[in-house]
Amino acid sequence: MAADEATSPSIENNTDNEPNRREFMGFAFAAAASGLLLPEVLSSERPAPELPAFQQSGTACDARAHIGQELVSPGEIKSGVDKKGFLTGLIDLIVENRALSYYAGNSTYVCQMHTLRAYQGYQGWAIDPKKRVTQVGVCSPGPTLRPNIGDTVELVFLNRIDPGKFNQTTLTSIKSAFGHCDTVNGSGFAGPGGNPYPNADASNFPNCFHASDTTNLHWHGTHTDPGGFGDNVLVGVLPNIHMTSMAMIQQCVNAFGQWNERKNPTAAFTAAASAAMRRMADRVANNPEFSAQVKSAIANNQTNVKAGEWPQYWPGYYPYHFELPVWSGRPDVYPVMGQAPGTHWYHCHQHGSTSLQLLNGMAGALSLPTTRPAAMTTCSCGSAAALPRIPGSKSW
Ligand SMILES: [Cu+2]
Repeated sequence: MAADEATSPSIENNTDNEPNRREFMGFAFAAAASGLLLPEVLSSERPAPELPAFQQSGTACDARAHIGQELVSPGEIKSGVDKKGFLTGLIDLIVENRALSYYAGNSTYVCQMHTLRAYQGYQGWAIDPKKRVTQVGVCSPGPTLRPNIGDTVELVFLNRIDPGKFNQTTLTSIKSAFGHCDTVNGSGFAGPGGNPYPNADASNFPNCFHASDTTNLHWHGTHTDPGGFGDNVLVGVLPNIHMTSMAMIQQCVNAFGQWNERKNPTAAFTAAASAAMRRMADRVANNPEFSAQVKSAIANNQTNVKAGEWPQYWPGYYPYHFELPVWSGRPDVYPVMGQAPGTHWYHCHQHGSTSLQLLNGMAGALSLPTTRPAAMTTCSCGSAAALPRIPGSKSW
């Protein structure tokens, strides 16, 4: 077989005699790694490809299972499965041993089991194995979310990390009784470049790794409320293993119900969460450090509420609830901006631990298909004068 024939044709044809795309990728990868030439690998009398050396630790972990695979879907939570016009789902953050394969140099692949903070995705609002869309024990990002533009997202988010599984870090960014978190005072900052802000700022900014088991979701690329139960990156959902998942889910589902009846559940929901935080503080009393942190989170929330602000810390659950609006087509009618289609993503945004959590896989795709509102097709887009101008700009 000539080289040019081997590299282009028949790859997509999955017949008995021809390698399918997945096999092709596998052989190509193995060939590259073992130094075999590709045409030999693809010939009908091909020898068994020489696989690179492996190291394995445990039977559930096998790097060979991952080599040559195309990108595998991490599972999907879809629009309209439970209710038309809604994406109803659940992301359960738990501690899980997951198989992770990686290249270790020298044509060697290693698979090891790692204890990770891991998203499990479910279609609907129950932790029901039949409705689970993600795989257990496999290193992967969170489920792909596929709402339509115009949908309302109703996503139960649970943080059921067992904090005993990881080394303790302070939960909150405020300086704890144990003094673990450094702060930088804006007015006294003496690093390179001097004060980072034009005017002296007396705020104390946290300047340490912290809150590795506290988390939230950021809806990157969405045109949603940046506060409340929308794209609120300032909330910290504490790990809570002292309340049943059923009870946490029920709180969120009650809130969704209220919103759907055009009522505002915020006050009742917040009061219940506040009571749950107090119970949590009692139940972790045998762990003085964790208990002190939960108490400091409660005190922090009280300060927030007194100042008319949103409570920062939540007891293991949060009902993400937001609309992905279709533009009204008019600049004077709500919504004056609409959600853009595209391949967006969601990810943890816990200040103090975002990178660590991302490296655990705490992110996923948010895929919004194109549904072009009629108004978008009727604007006079060809004329630059018809487009909004950026203040101060002459042209673009
Ligand atoms: Cu982002």
